[in-house]
This record gives sequence, C-alpha cells and structure tokens, in this order.
Amino acid sequence: MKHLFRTGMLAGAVIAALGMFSTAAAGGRPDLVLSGLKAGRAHQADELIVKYRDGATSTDQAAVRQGLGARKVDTLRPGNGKRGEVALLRLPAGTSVAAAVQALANDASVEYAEPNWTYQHRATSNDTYYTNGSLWGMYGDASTPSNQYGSQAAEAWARGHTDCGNVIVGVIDEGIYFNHEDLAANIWVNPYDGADGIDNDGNGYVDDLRGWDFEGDSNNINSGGASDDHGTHVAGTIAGVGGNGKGVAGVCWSGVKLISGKFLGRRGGSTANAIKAIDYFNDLKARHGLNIVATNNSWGGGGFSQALQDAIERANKAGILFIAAAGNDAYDNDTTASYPSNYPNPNIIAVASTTSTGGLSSFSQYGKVTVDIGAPGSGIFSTVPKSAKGKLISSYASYSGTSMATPHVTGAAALYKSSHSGATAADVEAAILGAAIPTPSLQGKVVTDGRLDVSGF
Ligand SMILES: [Ca+2]
Ligand SMILES: [Ca+2]
Ligand SMILES: [Ca+2]
Repeated sequence: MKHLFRTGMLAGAVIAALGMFSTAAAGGRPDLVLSGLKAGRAHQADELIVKYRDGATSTDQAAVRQGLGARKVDTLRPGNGKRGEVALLRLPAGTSVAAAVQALANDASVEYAEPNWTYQHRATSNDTYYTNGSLWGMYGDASTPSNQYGSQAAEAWARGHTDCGNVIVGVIDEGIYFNHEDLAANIWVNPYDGADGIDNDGNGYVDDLRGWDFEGDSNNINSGGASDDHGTHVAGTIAGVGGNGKGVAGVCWSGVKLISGKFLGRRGGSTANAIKAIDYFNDLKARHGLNIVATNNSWGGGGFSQALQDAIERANKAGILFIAAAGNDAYDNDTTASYPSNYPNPNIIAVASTTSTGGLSSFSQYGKVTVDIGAPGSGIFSTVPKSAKGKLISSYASYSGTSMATPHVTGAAALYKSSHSGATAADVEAAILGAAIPTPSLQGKVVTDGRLDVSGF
C-alpha cells in the first residue's frame, strides 16, 4: 500500500489507501511506549518487537525491515496467513528504539512496534542472614503457632485440605532448584516428552522435562545454579512439601505440580522471553489438557508492552490466571503504572505485600484500583539452593517482597481449584478476592481493602 501511494495512483485508490492508513494507525499505544522510553525504563538497546498487521505479506514485512535497516532475530508468535506475525528485530547501530517506534507508528503494515523491555525480580532482600525462622505467612488466628495476619492456610490444612490433587501451576521467574528436598516431589515431570533428544509432543521445545529455560534456550530449568534462588523461593511458598518433618510447607503440601518457565537470568528478563513463557503454558494447557490454573509472576519493570498484554490475554482466553507482584518501590500504581500487574486483563490478580503485624510492607506498591489484595510478603521463609563445595544443596532463607506475597495468592488459587474442580479462572479469582479479610492498613490501598484468607478453601 505504501509502495502504491509513493508511485502514484488514481484518486479513488488514494482515498482507499488513506482510509486503511487511518485504521492502521490505531493499533497499540505508541504514546505509552514513548513515554516509558522517555522515562528511561530499561530495555534492550538494539531490539524492537513488531506486530505486523493482519494480512501483511512477507513482502510488506521485508519492506518494514528494510526501511529500518533491521534484521529479524526471532519469531515470538507466528503469523498464519491471516493473523499478523509478532517478530523480534535487531536495529542497526545508531538507530534508537524510540526513533524506530516513531517511524513505524503510521506504517500500514505494522499494528504496533515497541521495545523489548528488561524486567527484574521483585524481592527486596536476599540476605540469608535476615531470617526470622518462622512461617508466619501460613498461620491463621486459630492455628498453633498463630498469627491473625497470616494467609490462614494452616486452618485449611487443619480441616484436612493439604493436597492440591493434580492442579498445575506455572512459575514464570528464575529457574527452580528442582532437586531441593522440600520441592522435588512437587515438580512436574513431562510425560509427553521424555529425554531422548526429540520433541515428542511437537511443542517446539526438545525434552522440556520440567519446563523450559527461555533465557538460556535450554531444558535445564536450573541453569542458574544457586542464582535460581528467587524462583526456588517462590516455588516453596506455593508448593513446599508439607508434613515431611523438615524445612517449610507451601500453601499446597502435595498433589500440586510446578512447571518452570524460566526467563529471568543474571541480567534480568525480557519482554520477548516473558511472552514465550506465557504462550508455553497456554499451549501446554491446550495441547495436553493440563489442569493449569495460574502462573506466578513475581517480576516487573519496563514500560507498557502491547505484545505482553496480548500474551496475557491469550492466557485469559485459555483460563489461566496471571498472578502478579505489585512492585517494591512503595508508590501508588494508580498514578504510576507498574507492569505487568497494571495491565487491564481480567485474569490478572495484582498483589501487595503485608507484614506479620498487619501493616502494608514499607516497600510495597499499592493501588485502590490497580492492586487487588494484600498477602504476606515481609520476612517469608522458603526454599533456596545453596552452593557448598561446588555442589548445590537444599537450604532455606527469609526474603521480603511483593515477590513473596504473590506466591501465597498463587498457592491459594491452586488450593481452591483442587476442591472446586469445575471452577473457571474467573470463579477462582472471585473466591480469592471475595474471601479477603478487611484490613485497616489496606483500606483504600487495594481493590478489596483486605488481605488473603484461605481458611475456607
Ligand atoms: Ca523427547
Ligand atoms: Ca516438547
Ligand atoms: Ca517440608
């Protein structure tokens, strides 16, 4: 269309071209993208995510690349002849991402173009000496020991509900030390793709035995060794093995299976790999009928991404909750958007962090409209790998962050789903938010004005 416009055409055709042109300009939110770049949000300096408009031909795509002098480095979501492809492009030296976004804002072949944002995990401390030795986040007011500000999981356990029978949870984070003594029994092992060097289930990932490392493009979900501590810590709060006389207990003691979508590495994670991880779970659920209820997303940063929002929407359509940390910079997410927790998708539950004395954690972000609920996040004890004499061993540590609050809610989703097998994602979310206990420190700070209570699950 651009080519015809440049070389001249009949008046009627010009009008038709302009009509399409204005439609084409409506995709994405270049204003939000550019404001994020202007604010200095971290991103890959030479990469651009492009969603081609539905119907864009390979010639159109090549013209877009040529116009920028860019080359394609990855396909994030293939086109299918009708639906436009989402691609990762590498820009030539000297071309800024902002300039490229601007250049494509009115390109008829492009629905949107945006940066490949960089994310960091949301723990405020990995100080292993800062431990309080208590699992207060799991306590209830009627448990021993008790803490009325815990998630009340111990009360559900006391009623005999410790097993989350066959519910599956995706952990989009660092990897998981899957041999940990208090996790190994609750890590998924892929029955559809054994270790034979062949992608037996045809999902594009060879021998994805326990998930996939999207950062390292490998089936080893513990490729970070002891530096997969954050992902391992999150995993233990959802599904630490309970009742085995050691370590911790997750909200779900047994039955539950965790699948790793590792995308955070030493340099953080990227939008491109977050999208791949989300779609990996969407596909697993569709391909094999897995009972995936939620993904845990204890990470954030960067600016607005239509591509990421679209991937979360595909999870919504797949019936997978996207449970997300509100962030650790103590601001109001209603006035300063925090991603991904601020996206408007109905399957997102945004989680703030609370303390063992019922306060909003000093670091926790909040938002009367954009953050849903509080959950224990200060001084949370869970599983971590530890390096000892060149080997990894099982260990435990106390971390704080909305990263630690989020897996309490994800565990709650699994616990609820396991006793309400017919519940839709919306039902699970409504149960979690509906059970929130009104809490003075959260009044006007989160949608529910309250904190997590799974005693009735
Ligand atoms: Ca295989
Ligand atoms: Ca596979
Ligand atoms: Ca244990």
